[in-house]
Amino acid sequence: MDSVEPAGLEPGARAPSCPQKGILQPSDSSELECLQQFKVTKIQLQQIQASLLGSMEQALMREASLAPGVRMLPTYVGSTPHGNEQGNFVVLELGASGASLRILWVTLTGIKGQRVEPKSQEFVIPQEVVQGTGQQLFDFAARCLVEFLDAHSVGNQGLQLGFSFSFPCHQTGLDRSTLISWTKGFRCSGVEGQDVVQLLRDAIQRQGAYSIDVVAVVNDTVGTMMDCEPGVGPCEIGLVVDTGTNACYMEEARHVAVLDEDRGRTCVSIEWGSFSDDKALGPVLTAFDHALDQASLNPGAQRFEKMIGGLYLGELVRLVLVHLAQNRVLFGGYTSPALLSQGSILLEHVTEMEDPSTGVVCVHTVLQDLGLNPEASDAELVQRVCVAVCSRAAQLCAAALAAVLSHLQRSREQQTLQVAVATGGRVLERHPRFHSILQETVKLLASECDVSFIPSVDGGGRGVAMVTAVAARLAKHRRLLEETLAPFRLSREQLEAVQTQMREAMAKGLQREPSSLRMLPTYVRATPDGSERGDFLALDLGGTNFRVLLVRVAEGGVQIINQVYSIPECVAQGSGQQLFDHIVDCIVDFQQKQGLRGQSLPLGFTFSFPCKQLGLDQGILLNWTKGFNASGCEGQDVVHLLREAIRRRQAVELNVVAIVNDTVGTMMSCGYEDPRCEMGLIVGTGTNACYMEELRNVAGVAGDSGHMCINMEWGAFGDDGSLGMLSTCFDVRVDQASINPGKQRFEKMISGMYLGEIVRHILLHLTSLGVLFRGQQTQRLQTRDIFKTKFLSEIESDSLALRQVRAILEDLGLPLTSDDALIVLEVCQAVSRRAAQLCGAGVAAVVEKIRENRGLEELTVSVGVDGTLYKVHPHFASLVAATVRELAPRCVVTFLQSEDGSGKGAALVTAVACRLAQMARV
Ligand code: 0WK
Ligand code: BGC
Ligand code: BGC
Repeated sequence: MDSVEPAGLEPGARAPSCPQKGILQPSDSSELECLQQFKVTKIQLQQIQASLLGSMEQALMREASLAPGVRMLPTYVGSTPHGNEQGNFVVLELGASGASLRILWVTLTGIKGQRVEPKSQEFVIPQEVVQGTGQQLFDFAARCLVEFLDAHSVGNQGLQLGFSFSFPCHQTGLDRSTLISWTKGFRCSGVEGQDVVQLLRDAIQRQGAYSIDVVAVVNDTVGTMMDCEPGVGPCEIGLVVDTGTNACYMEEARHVAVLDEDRGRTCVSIEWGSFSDDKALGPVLTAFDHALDQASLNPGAQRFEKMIGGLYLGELVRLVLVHLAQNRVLFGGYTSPALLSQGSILLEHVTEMEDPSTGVVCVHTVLQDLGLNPEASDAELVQRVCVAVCSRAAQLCAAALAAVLSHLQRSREQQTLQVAVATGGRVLERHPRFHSILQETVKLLASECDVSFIPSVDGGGRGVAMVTAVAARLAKHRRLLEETLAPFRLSREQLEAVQTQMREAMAKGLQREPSSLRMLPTYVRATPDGSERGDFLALDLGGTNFRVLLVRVAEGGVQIINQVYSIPECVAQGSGQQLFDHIVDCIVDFQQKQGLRGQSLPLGFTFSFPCKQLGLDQGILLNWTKGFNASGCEGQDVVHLLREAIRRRQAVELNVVAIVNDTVGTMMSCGYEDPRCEMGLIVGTGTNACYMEELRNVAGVAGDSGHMCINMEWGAFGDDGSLGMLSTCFDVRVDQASINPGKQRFEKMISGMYLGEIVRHILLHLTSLGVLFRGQQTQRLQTRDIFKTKFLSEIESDSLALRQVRAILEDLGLPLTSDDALIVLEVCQAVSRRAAQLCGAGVAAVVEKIRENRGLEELTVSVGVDGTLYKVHPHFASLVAATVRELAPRCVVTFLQSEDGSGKGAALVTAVACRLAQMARV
């Protein structure tokens, strides 16, 4: 007997088919052409390897590929088992091994190496169900579940199920998966394009016997890979050859285009069954393959699988036997009805017939069962047909696996790749030679890779339970996150209630009745009319920066020169004298730099704190806000305090004409460009609003006609407890830790000084629940104000991928996983969204007041806006506008972002005052 060519073939030579002890060899002359077709050369295997590799990388980049290729489907499994997964899980396996489903009860101990044998039961799915309606299939599965759970009395509490669904699916989460197309003889209607988890949940619901939480759907290759004992692996590739074939592997997340992820790994289901690049496969596809495909349920699809999968090997053998019989090479040219009927030779038959010891006997048994009466030579030839078909299958499978190994080697830039492959499926488990041919051919095609094959213990059931455990943990985290963030998700009704309450508080405040809204008259009666002229000094205190400005109002418009100065915390919280002396120092420094020494220009003072104004240049500070707490100022006229400081500084001439709130300055500044601007809004360190109210509605100010700008001081809205229903425990913590507890409650839900702190407290809470940072509290996160509000704007910016989110958080020394980054993003979104909506409800209350004041059906009005949070946050402004549109549909509101800040507005108020004073003197 001639031995088959040694391993390491010459180009063009046929690949090894592993001579088998005890298998009779035909005489060379009679080796039949048709068997020759199943011989695949090393070159051909390498071509398939290369083409499949190309198809993998194209699909990863979501580049459309000409040749129907592999699908590369993300599975949302982000890590191989940690080994500490624990709990009891129900596993439902559908589709892995033909028309049967298996249910397991798996206990994970969470202790390395400690395994509890799963309880399992197999159910054969009737053919009419396999090709019936989707509802029939899922109802059948749900009934089997009930039968299993009844039989294994596992109770009915908190059952968590992992669904192993072995078909190509688009997954959008661990528990959301849409079937792309059936394979392997399944063809239930109404399922393709549907979320199979929902279909199963509905079917379980219809049974109504058990409340089972389907927390994860997993492809069988993933279950197989995850079933790898941590001690052995970790396995980073899962390979299944059962009725169908497929593999998955751990890919660098950054290589998976659909996942906006750049760190860590994620498991990808290759779905190589659909690989069918004619150039690579064409030469090895035989007429029998085409015949099988044509007669299959899905002609043209799964061509690669139809050369390897156990559902097809028997059929290929049968087609060859029929061909040989019809050509009088076998069975004396006799064909039995059974031999002629599709699917009459099964995988088991092929496996048995190839069995080295019992093979020949089995051949006779199988052929007799098919109504044939084989000669010994027939039996020997039939065995060789089986060998040819299965050897090719193993070699093709090896070429595909070698493609995955080459890809991993390349993407990990490793000269020598060491990897463990978890294997599962009856072809791999039961076929006598498939495994060894696979190993040998892989060694041949991927010689630089050191591959160890780890057979999965129970077909991946445990692996599915592992994924379910991870999914359960993530689902629990999701639930805890939703519970934590739910109070931040304000309903339309809640926002309408805020709007109504603000209207009531406005009305009371205007009538000087007890109200959390002070509605302070500002003595600004008109917005600029454009006739203002002159040079003015302006101060802008109360925002992020203290600025001194020189404002020239001329025919051609307004020119501004300004200088930013800092107010150290020790000055902001020192004595009033210190603070105002510091302010005058800055003014003097500015005058020197601008060559204004000795000039006494009219000065407008933007003082962004609640002041009871007795006149344009008299403002009694009611209380500090925003971290300011200089002593000896509250209850004082701050213009007087400024003038005192100027007096203390001798040789400085300053004519303080007006004190305005930054909201008023902002309204005036924008009103200079757009006369319809009748409201000012600040959302920065603090928040507040002002608007032009009908004088007749302002108690305590003489006159019934005309308007007066009212500084609402809405930061204090709710200080009377009226916002209690919206306040969360996190708001309470931020308020209690502030230097003015119980005060500025509305501001503490909206403005930049507090949003970062609210987020930090939520992150601490979620860490204590184990939802974040694996429950590890970090010193950094315990640090007050460590999570800046600007982080929210950065983290929520659309252009920032998760990676940058991670970078920001890592700078904070937070050990985070990719899921953590997503959760932090959601927390930021919830907190900033609530802030914007509350702000929008406030604006809606004001513009509706103006509309009703004027008895208008519809009001067109502009709002001048300033403040870092409003300007910098990527979504804040649009959320405010959307909320106003929703709550004040009869008002057309334009938001004008103030370019020059309120310093210009203060100068304009001063200019108007000077003009009016001028006219009064004339
Ligand atoms: C810029 C204005 C200033 C105001 C500030 C508020 O010129 O008057 O106080 O915006 O924004 P913040 O600087 O607090 O973010
Ligand atoms: C399916 C895969 C599955 C494989 C092995 C193929 O037909 O498309 O999802 O992993 O069979 O069961
Ligand atoms: C102050 C307001 C100011 C707002 C915006 C609040 O804390 O009380 O007067 O307009 O911050 O700066």
